[in-house]
Amino acid sequence: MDRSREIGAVILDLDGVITDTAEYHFHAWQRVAEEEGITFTREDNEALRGVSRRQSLELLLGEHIERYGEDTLEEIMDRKNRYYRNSLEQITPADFLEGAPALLAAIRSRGLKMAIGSASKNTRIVLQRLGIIEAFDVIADGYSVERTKPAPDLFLYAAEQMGVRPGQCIVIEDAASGVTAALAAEMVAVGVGPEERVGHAHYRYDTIAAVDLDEILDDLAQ
Ligand code: B16
Ligand code: MG
Repeated sequence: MDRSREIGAVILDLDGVITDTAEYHFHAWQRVAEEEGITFTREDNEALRGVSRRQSLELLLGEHIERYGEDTLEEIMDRKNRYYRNSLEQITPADFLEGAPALLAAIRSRGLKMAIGSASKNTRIVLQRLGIIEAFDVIADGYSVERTKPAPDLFLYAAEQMGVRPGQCIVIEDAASGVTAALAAEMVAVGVGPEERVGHAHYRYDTIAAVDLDEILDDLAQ
């Protein structure tokens, strides 16, 4: 990575970075799996982080996908989304992941632009429930581009909308697919989570609360 770059913006993933909706996605998929008679564990769920609803369904069903027609696949996705949407009603402004509000404040206080880059089509609802929809310059979500993570498109779209070059962006991600997308976009990738999941990022922290923006900016300025 070329370290001498001027950072102009930070793009944050939503699920697993700002709030723990990753857990709600898991419970919704688990319920669907149970109804379909398919085993689906917390470990299986790791592969679904950051990937689209359709790809998640394909991963969940695996070889069982052959027993379903297109209409049924659509119905299963709708059902999962209904379960997920129901759980979103519990979200309040108290449901930030620890350290997320401080991180957003740190980004702002350094005069950087700020975007959301989430694969979710429910991004706006979640941001509304958290009471921070106004905080972002750009919201790139599941409706913004065709090709989802690990393709770089969503992050490139966010950069373009903010008027900054990809090389000026830092991406903060909890998903393996999201880190891969950030690297493909030639952005600075910050992974949040275990080495085996996000170890391919330029910087890695165990939790959001541990993300040290100053450390990253200082390191990049050298
Ligand atoms: P939806 P992110 C992703 O959001 C989730 O991590 C992933 O589990 C989910 O399948 C995807 O959004 C699509 O979500 O069904 O709400 O459109 O991590 O990119 O913020
Ligand atoms: Mg995520």
